[in-house]
Amino acid sequence: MRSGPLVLDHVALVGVLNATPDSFSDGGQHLDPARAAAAAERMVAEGAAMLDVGGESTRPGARPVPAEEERRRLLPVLRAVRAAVRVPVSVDTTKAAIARLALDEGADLVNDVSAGRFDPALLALCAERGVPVVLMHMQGTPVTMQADPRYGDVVAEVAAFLAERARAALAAGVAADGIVVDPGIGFGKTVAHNCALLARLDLVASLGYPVLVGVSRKGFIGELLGGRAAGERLHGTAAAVALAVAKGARLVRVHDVGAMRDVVRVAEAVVGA
Ligand code: HH2
Repeated sequence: MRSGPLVLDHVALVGVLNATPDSFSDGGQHLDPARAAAAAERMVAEGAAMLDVGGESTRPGARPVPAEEERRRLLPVLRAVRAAVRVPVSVDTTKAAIARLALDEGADLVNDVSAGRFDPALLALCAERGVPVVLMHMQGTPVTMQADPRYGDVVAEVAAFLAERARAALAAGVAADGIVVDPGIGFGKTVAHNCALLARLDLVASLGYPVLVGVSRKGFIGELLGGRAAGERLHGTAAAVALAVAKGARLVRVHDVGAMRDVVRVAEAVVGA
């Protein structure tokens, strides 16, 4: 049940499915393959054009998960999701060995929050298999990234980093139309850094690659709303998604697919007017 390549004639909603016990907002909900498949079907019915399945939390402070444990969590869920839906499925991993197994199970692309830096074999694997890759910016590692993130000009530095990682992907043999870039909202950034990246996302879009943005339920929204819990950040997420689309995001990674479909439709209509 394979799907075709990424088609981005509209802003794509990417539904988040974490096969983890500890993800910051959906931890434990999709560890069971049958529940994950049901969630995948629901997300697609609500408008997801793609799903992102991961077996390792990258929330601030999260410790790396050994490959064997990541494999054990991820593969049964990926198999069930693959059998349940026809939309492209990305695997959220930084490890080439896990990405390879996931591609063998029918994943269509790789979402690497380290942009090919944590495992040098990952970009070569994407090239070898002819699959797209999402290259995301992160300062530090999930363990350290929120300690004291600092930049001169956060937007310029993130854009320069993504341009350099795109060159690395091309050098590894990834096709130019197989590269997606992502500013990495919340990955080694303060509230002000995240807001600046959204406000000037057009600079990232000007690199010429489709931009994916993941703001869904993230900590900066909770902080802007006076300490709101992850499950109570829907309207804040809506604002950030709409503004990201206005500034050129072509893919938005979200937990609340149905609600964000309406947000994206309206934002896209305004942008296109
Ligand atoms: N954010 C998270 C995980 N993967 N991938 C990309 N490309 N962009 C993102 O912004 C992004 C990502 C973190 O969110 P979530 O998966 O909900 O939580 P956790 O890392 O705790 O599993």
